Amino acid sequence: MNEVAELLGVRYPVLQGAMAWVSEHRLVAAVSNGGGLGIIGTGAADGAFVRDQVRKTRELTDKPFGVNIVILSPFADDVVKAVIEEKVPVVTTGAGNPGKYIDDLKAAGVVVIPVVPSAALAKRVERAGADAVVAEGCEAGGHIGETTTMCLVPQVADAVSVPVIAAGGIADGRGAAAAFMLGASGVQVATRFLSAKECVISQAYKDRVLAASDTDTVVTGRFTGHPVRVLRNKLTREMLAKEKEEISVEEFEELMSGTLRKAVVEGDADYGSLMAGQSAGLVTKEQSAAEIIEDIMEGIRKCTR
Ligand code: TUI
Repeated sequence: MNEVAELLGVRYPVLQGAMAWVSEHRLVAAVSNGGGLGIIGTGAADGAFVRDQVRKTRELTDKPFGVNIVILSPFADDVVKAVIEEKVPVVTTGAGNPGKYIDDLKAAGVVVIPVVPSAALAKRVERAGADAVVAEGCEAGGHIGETTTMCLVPQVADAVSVPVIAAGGIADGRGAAAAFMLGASGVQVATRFLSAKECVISQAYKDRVLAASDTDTVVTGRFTGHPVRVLRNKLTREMLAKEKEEISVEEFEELMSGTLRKAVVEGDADYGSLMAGQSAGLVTKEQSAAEIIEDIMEGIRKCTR
């Protein structure tokens, strides 16, 4: 038995990375039913959204699943409260230090797994009581740190004694096996699940992911302190041009506001924010979440036998 699978109470040490607007109850339940850990993405949503999603997930699966808390979100306190009251088994956190929430989550019996972009933060959250950490390299989609998965994972593994789950750039069994070699005992995969049959994003967004090659992502908003990796499109061309014109952080964030919803819900692949990691080039076909998980596990077995 693998230590991460044991900690989570799942068959395989494969977590589906939370994606705001994208990883809602249907994808989450499909991943958990497939033997991995589905994780509800909350972005800037409130506690009521979380309660509704948790209940809908439970209608579709009796397996463990998680909720992600974006620490930067103005609703983070409200989401923590909802998670505790709904007795969600696992929480991951991102975009900030979750230190102030760990005691309350642990007291409620929640398994707490912060996503960290550095060994320093990994140490801090371990001291605060985290059960494991996700070491996420900058190959990942969405909000990212500075260090690559290849360099971050072994340094985090050296820095902490809790289990390390690798994320960023992992879309198949080869990436997962490599992560295990670097000291991880689990993997978190997100971009690959954008192509899942149970992933309800717009067809236009899905098509852009399926068509993407290795060099098709860019990072926007570095100057804001919250860099975000997305697929290149008309929006990123215009936003990168504005960054050169030295637009203010407030103006930049105002222009980006609502663009993820535009991509996911409205299907605007030109002016929507198509969050995806550098592994998008490895995502070439639509499969069920269970098939994706089995394919990753079979790939690990091939690489390690
Ligand atoms: O959280 C993510 N990915 C995300 S969150 C998100 S919603 C959002 N959109 C725009 C701006 C900000 C948030 C979209 N994608 N991944 C995990 C992750 N966490 N990556 C990097 C970090 C991180 C960064 C700094 C975690 C902690 C941190 O701490 C700084 C500190 O306070 O020590």
